[in-house]
Amino acid sequence: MIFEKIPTVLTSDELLDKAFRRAARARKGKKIVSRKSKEKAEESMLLTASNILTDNLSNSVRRFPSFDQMPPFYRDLADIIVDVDEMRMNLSSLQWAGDKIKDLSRKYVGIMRTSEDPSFVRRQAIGRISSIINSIDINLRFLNDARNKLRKLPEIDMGPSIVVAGYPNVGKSSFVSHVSSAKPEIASYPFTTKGLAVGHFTRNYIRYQVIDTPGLLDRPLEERNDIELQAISALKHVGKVMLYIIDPSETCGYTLDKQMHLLDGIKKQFSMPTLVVANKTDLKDTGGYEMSMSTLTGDGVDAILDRLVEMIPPPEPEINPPTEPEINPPLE
Ligand SMILES: Nc1nc2c(ncn2[C@@H]2O[C@H](COP(=O)(O)OP(=O)(O)OP(=O)(O)O)[C@@H](O)[C@H]2O)c(=O)[nH]1
Ligand SMILES: [Mg+2]
Repeated sequence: MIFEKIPTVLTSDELLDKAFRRAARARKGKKIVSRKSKEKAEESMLLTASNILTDNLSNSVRRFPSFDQMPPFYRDLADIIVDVDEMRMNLSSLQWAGDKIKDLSRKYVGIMRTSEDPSFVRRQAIGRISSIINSIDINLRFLNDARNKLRKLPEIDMGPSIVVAGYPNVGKSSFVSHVSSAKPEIASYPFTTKGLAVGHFTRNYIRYQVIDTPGLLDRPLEERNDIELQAISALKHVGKVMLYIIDPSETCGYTLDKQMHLLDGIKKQFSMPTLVVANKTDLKDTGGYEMSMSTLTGDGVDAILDRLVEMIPPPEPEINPPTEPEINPPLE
């Protein structure tokens, strides 16, 4: 998962503590026998501290994923839980601090060479570097908080996917378990307590993902707040087709009218091909629907999978197809 690799971002105190401990160790090893060796010891102390800090900062900047390049599904979700522009600003503060520290330590090493008291110069340099690090404490904390939140985002693969929708109790989970080769995994999802249930099946050697969305696509969209709508909308980037399950027996507890109304809302919001299927044919004979099934007996389920697979648009061609290497050039 793209967010898993972001390392912890240390606070300013933790960063300084780490840098100074290493710097003290760097100095310990040096024998002080002359003015020159004293200068060398101070120099190595300063440079060690500054390198630890700049390495840490640039590592944090580098390991945060680039929001322009990540799959739009993750970008939309990330944007809900952390403000992406704010995150960029905080990252550039770290970049700024790292550059500044690099400049300062170079400058002070120069001053040290001509100074009477290299240890005084080193302390001065460390003082300035510390105040730079302290000034970005707020940015470091913001980023660590963002990192902790981002790591909780669900793991969804970007292959061909079917999103399942419908009122509670119509049989969405039953469908996903029935068609999945393994027990569906539960991926946590922001702003839902239940998470997404993700199952997989294989057709013609292609692996398809089926996503059950409890709590998301199971009640009218007009009852949703903006954040929930954004979380729902992120699913557009994953799903290639939608399966909308209807329970004409109404044993789910919702009238057919209500179920059709939700379907209309979802169709407006998701402009993806949608297959409307009646479930629980074992309870009620269901004419008048595109297709029907019983996830209890398994009747009709295979035909529905075949239809869904047909509805998935073929993958878009790669933008930069690899150029074929020239083999066996013609002999002269
Ligand atoms: N008779 C019959 N019952 C079914 C069928 N499919 C599902 N059920 C029953 O309907 C109930 C709800 O099924 P679920 O698969 O949990 O429904 P869901 O849409 O996932 O419900 P939520 O997770 O609450 O949104 C369960 O008691 C199922 O056993 C069916 O084809 N026939
Ligand atoms: Mg369910």
